[in-house]
Parts: sequence; C-alpha cells; structure tokens
Amino acid sequence: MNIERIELRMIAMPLVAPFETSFGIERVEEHIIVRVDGDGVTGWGECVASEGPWYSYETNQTAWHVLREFLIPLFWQKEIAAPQDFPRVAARVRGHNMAKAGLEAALWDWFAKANGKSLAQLFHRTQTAVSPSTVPEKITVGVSVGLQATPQALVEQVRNYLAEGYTRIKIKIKPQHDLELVRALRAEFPKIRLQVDANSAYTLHDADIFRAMDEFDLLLIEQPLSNDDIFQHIKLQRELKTAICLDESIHSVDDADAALELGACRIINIKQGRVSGFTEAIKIHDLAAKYNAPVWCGGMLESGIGRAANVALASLPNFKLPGDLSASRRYYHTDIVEPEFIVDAEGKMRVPTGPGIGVQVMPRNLDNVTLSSQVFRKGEA
Ligand code: SMG
Ligand code: MG
Repeated sequence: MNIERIELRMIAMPLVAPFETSFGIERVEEHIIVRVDGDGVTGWGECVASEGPWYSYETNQTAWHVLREFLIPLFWQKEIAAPQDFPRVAARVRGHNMAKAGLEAALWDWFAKANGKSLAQLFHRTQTAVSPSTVPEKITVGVSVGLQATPQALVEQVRNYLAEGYTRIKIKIKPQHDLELVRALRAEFPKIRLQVDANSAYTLHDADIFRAMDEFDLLLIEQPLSNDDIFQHIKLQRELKTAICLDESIHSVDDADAALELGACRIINIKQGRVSGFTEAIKIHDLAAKYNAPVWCGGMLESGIGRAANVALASLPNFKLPGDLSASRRYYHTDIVEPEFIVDAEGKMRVPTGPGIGVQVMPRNLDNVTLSSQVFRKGEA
C-alpha cells in the first residue's frame, strides 16, 4: 500500500439532542478523523474514542498520542500489502484498539478505492461465515434511545422513532431507571423489537432486576455487568431466559470465543473500534456464525465517515439483528459526508455501492468542525 501522507484531524460535532447513558451525558461528539493519501487515492477513517475515558479507557488524547508516536511510525516502517496486514504491525502496541481501528479504517477505504470496490464488497470477500455471500441492497437498522427525564418522555421519543420507520428500539438503562422503563414501553408497544443496554452499571446483586425482565420478551440485555468481565456474566446468563449480549467486554476474537464457549452471552455487539478494526470485527462475525450466535453492529455516534463503514460491515450475513445505525439526522444537523444516511418507512438503510466508503467527504463541512490537525509524511518520522 503506497501511502505517502497521513493526516489526523480532531473534530467536534454538536449532537441534535444530548445522549444520556449510565455513564454520562454526551452533547458534542469529538472524534479523530484519519485521512491517508497515496497514488492519487484518499482513504478516510474515524476513530471512535471520545473526550473522556467513560465508555472505555481510551480518549481522543490517548488515541492521538498512540497514533502519532507509535502506530504511524510503525506503519511507515513496515511495508504492508493490504489492510488485513495492519493488525500484525499494530500488535506491537498493547491495547489502544480505537486508535488502531481509526488508522485501519482509513487503510480499508484507501484499499477498496484503489481496487475499485466498495467496502461492503471487500468485507464480503473477506468473511468466511457464508460463501459466497452477496451484498444486500439494504439492511434493517435500529435506533438507540438515551435516558430521558421521565418514562412518559421515553415513550413519546420511542413513538416518534417508530413513526420514522425504525423497527428495533434499544433503550439505555441504569440503576433505578430500568424495569419501570421497560414496563412503560411494553404497556404502550407490546409487539416492538425492544432491547436494553446497561453499559456495565450493575453487579450480580442486581440479578433480580434482570430476572424480572424475562417477562417482557426483550431481544437481549446488553452489557449488564462490569466492562471487562466474562465470569460474572456467565453466572447471570445461567439465571436468565433473555439473551445477554456483550459489548464492552469483547475486545478481540479470543474474548468472543471465551464468552460464547463459556456461555457469558449468546449475542455479540460488534464495534470495529472496540475490537481494533474491521479485520478483527470480521473474524468475530465469522466465529460467532460457528456458534450459531447472531451479531449486530454497534454505534459510537459516528459521523458519516464511520457510519458508512459500519453499514458496509453490517451488510455481512451473520449480522442477523438490526444495528445501532440510525439516520444521519438522528445525530447531527449537518454531517461531513454526502449523501446523508436515511432510514426508509420499513426501517431500512441503503448499503453504499460506490468505491470505498461510498460517500463523499465534504471539505468545507469537515473544516467547519475541525479543532486541530497534523500531517505526517513517509520518510519524515
Ligand atoms: O451510534 O447510535 C449510536 C449510539 C449507540 O448506544 C449506542 N452506543 O454502549 O452501545 C453503546 C453506546 C456507546 C456510546 S455512548 C456515548
Ligand atoms: Mg452498548
């Protein structure tokens, strides 16, 4: 891969509405955009770390530091032929999966464009769960609804999303704001596909709350217990009819193997950033298929750059459940790519078909949200 130039940009995009989870409230999304250039081709990637170490230990500052001081110099040192070779180079750095994934994503986009393929086509060629697999025109997507001031406000918010076409609703829960929310929603919408996400806010002492959720026919309970835990989740899953889905606890295909084999979960939320990139994400997708475990694509409030690549990933055959991939307007008034992502009346989203991520980055929009940037050139480091 003849990349000569890498650019990092810190961007800040205000959300259309605050997004509250068990660990805090987000109002503005700060992410790092990675741009790679070579042979007249440009690749774009998005690093999903955020301002603070709340969802994971990584922050934008740690990701920038690890990219600048370690990952970019390592990348210049080793010649690689394809994006799948990058994890071997990056493995010298322990952890920092989001930083790794940001650069790997830009390499995937560059490589796909250099080969005249869409990212979805490349991912389908790479996966081994089903062969041959063909890229669907559209995928079914869902929406993740943050904590609201009252259960009534949540019900109204959900009503609006259902009216927009979404057919799968995920709500955030936290201690003291859990069963009452599920109960209120089920009273109003007995049939919808509903799931909850605790973002690690509970312990095994709260098992009764999750046992009580069994009667509400949820698709899954996402990451109820501690963020790196497998063992306690095994104990909890044994007690429940409802499937546990792990998010924060899964950092690699090896974690996924342990969790599925040992029964810590029956479903996995795949976020490429959390697992160090699309190469590892596809490995988890393939592994889960062997266990007959469905996966779905998580979201980190990405801009259109990250969303485009996620939609391509979510088009793979074992992404059997709708992902946290919502319309651009659910997140931002103005995105940095065109065309914007839209959700149709059946709750579906088109998979981009153009080369690479298949959407255009709008330079003016990108400049408008850029806080700082730095350029790295081959041979300079
Ligand atoms: O991108 O639609 C989205 C957000 C999906 O709920 C979402 N993400 O734990 O799954 C999760 C959270 C993590 C981000 S919270 C800032
Ligand atoms: Mg989650």
